[in-house]
Amino acid sequence: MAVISGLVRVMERAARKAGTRLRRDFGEVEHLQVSRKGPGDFVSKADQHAERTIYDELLLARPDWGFVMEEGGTIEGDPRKPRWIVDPLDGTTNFLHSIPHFAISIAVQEPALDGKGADGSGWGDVIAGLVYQPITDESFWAEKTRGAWLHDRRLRVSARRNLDEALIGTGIPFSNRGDAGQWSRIYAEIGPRVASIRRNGAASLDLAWVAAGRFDGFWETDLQIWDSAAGCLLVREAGGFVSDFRGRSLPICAESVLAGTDGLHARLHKLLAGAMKPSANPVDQGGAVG
Ligand code: 2AM
Ligand code: CA
Repeated sequence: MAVISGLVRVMERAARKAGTRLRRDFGEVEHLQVSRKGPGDFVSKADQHAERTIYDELLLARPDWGFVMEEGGTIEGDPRKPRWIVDPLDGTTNFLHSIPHFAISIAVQEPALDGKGADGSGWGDVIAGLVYQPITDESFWAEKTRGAWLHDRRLRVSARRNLDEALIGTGIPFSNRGDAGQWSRIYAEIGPRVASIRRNGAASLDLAWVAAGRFDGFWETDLQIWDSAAGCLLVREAGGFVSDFRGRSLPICAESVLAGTDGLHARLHKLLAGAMKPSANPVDQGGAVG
């Protein structure tokens, strides 16, 4: 039985309020696909509006906490208090193309006890996270040491132990960002050994799906803290493992992320590490993908 804390209620209220409007805007985007101007500006405004709604709600509930937001950047709060990490619309490209797969991600990060933190930022553990999918009305949430949940159902990563049955999510480098050659080498190692690979386009949901046992693993690089903070906590609290590409289980997960079930993470990391060796494929100088 889930005992939903005041903190999770605050996050959920903010996400649902922004989600109601995003759902409406998403309906509008479908009409704009065929217009000459296209839906680009409209989607930017929807994104900004969602962030403003979330900001207002969270600020009202915790007036002295700071923010890190995808659109608005960093807003300092009381340094002794936690801060919010907000992605108001993860999966923007899906939204823009009328693909109903996007989410709001909100996480809470504590100040580092030693004043420095693992990455020198002064920030420590993520203690709560929520990934809300407005179209399906699914609310994935987790609190440190209190488990991961989908509404009031406890989440547990999948029990699959065979790689050839595993469904693995990934993010492919796009728009000249990231290392497409590296992604191809990792894919060449992992792809043929698993049941299938998915590129769904919203990292926070990919991680929530690992927590929910839908995916058995996930890898992506060049992520930002707002893409991964809530999702990483979800995976860990559902009994899975999250590391960077070097296999380090860092408290603050961002940039490069490999998530997997307890049964598969180590094997996925072995494959990924093999692909990252300079000699893994000297011929491949960065093939075109994505
Ligand atoms: P965003 O929608 O919040 O920008 C997926 O690989 C991750 O990359 C998503 O979390 C998405 O976050 C981000 N992303 C940004 N631009 C993208 C693009 N053009 N195509 C795919 N993903 C993109
Ligand atoms: Ca994002």
